[in-house]
Amino acid sequence: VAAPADPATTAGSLHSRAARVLEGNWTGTSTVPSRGLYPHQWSWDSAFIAIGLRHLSPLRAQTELETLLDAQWGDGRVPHIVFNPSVPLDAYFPSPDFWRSSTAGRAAGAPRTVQTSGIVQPPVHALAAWLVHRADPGLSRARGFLPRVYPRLAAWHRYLLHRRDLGGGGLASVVHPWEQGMDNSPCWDAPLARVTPAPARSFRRADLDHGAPEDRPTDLDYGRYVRLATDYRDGGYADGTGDFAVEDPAFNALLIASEHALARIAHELGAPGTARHARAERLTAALVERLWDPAEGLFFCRDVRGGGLIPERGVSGLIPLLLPALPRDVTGALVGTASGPHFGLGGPARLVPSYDLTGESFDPHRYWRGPAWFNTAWLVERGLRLHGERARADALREDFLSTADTSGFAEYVDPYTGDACGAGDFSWTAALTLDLLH
Ligand code: 9WN
Repeated sequence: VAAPADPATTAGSLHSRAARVLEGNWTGTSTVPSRGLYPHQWSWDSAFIAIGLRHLSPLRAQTELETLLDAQWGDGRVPHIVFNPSVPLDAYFPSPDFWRSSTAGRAAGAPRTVQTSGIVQPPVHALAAWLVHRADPGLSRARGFLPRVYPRLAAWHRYLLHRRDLGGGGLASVVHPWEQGMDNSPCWDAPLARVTPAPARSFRRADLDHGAPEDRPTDLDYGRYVRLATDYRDGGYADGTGDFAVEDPAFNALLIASEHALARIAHELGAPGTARHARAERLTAALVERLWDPAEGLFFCRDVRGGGLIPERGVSGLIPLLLPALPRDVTGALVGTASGPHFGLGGPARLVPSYDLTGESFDPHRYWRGPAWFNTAWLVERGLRLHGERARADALREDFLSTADTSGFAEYVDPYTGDACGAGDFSWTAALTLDLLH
C-alpha cells in the first residue's frame, strides 16, 4: 500500500516545477508567456508573472515590469506586446512589420528603438508593482524601484482615463478584443459583427503552427482583428474614431484595483494617496452604474458604438469582485452568480469557466468561449477572500493548484475535465501557482 503523499513534499515539488517553468521562459530581461506560441513580452502576462516571480527573485520581478515600462509610449500607453528583435518575424503574427510602431506610432510617442504593438492590455501593472515592492521593500528602496515606476504607472492610468473614456461615463474603453485579453469571448461577437473582415489571404496565422485550429479563434475572427488593428495603425493610433469601442468590467476593475495600488505607492513615496483612493471609489461607482445588471447579478460589457449592455455572460463580469468598495449587495449577488449554473464554481466546473456554461456559444475547448483560465481564477480567488468568502476561496485555491499540477501548467483547461488545452509550461499559470503556494 502506497504511503499517503506528504503534502509538504508535493507542494515542494510543485513549487520547484513552477520555478523551472519561469526559469525556462526567462529571456534575461523579461519572461515570454510560452516559448512556442508567444515568443515576445506580453503586457498583462508580465504583470501576473511579476506577481509570482517576486517569491523567487524580487530583482527579476522588478526587472520584468521595468522592461515593459521601458517600452511605454509618449502618450502613456503601455503596449500589449514588446517584440524581441532576435525572434524571426514569422514566429508570431502580427509581427513588428505589421504594427510599424516606430513610424505609424510616431505622433503618439512610440519608442524609436524598441518595436511594439500599438494596442494595450488590462492595467494589472500598478497592482503588480505594489506586490513586488512588498516582497522585498529593502531591495526595492535600494534600487529606487517605486520612484522609477510610479510616474510611468501614473501616466499609463492617465492615458486610459482620459484618451480612452470613449463612452463619456468615466470608464476606459477597449478598441480591440486583444486589448481586453479574452480575444474571442462571445461578448465581442455583436460589436465585431459590424467590422468587415480583412481577406484571409492577406495575412498568415503563425498561431496555427502551435495550436489546434479547433481550439483557437476562427479565421473570420482573425480577419476582423486584422481589420481593426490595420485601421487603428493607419490612423496613427489616434483614439476615438474606430468602429469598435467596449467598456469591459474586468479591464476597468483591474484599472480600479491598480488605482488603489497606486495610492499605496504614492503614500509609500511620501505623498498622500487619498485622492487616488477617492478616484478609485468614484470609478467603482461608475462601474456599478454603467455595467452592473441587478436582475442578472453580473457585470456586462457595454457596446459604446452600439449603445447598450451586451447580453453575454463572461468571466469578465465576475472580476469586479476584486474591488474593496463594491456595495455589499453587489458582492453577495456576484458570489451567488459565480456559484450558480452559469459558472458552476464549487460545483460541476473546474476553476471558473471563461463563459456561461449554459450559453448558446459555449464551447469547452475554443479559447475564451468556455475553457477555464488560471489568471481569472486567481483574480476571483482574491476577490472571494477579500469579501470574507473564505471556504469558497480555499476550495478555488486547492482546485487551482491541483489543476495547474495535473495539466502541466497549461495555458487553459477544459472547464469540466480539467484537461490541458493550448500551450504547456505557460508562464502566468506557473507564476500564479507560486503566488498561491506562498
Ligand atoms: C493576442 C499571451 C496572450 C494573452 C492573451 C491571450 C493570447 C494573443 C493571441 O495570448 O492573446 O494578444 O495571440 O491569441 O488571449 O490574454 O495575454 O499569453
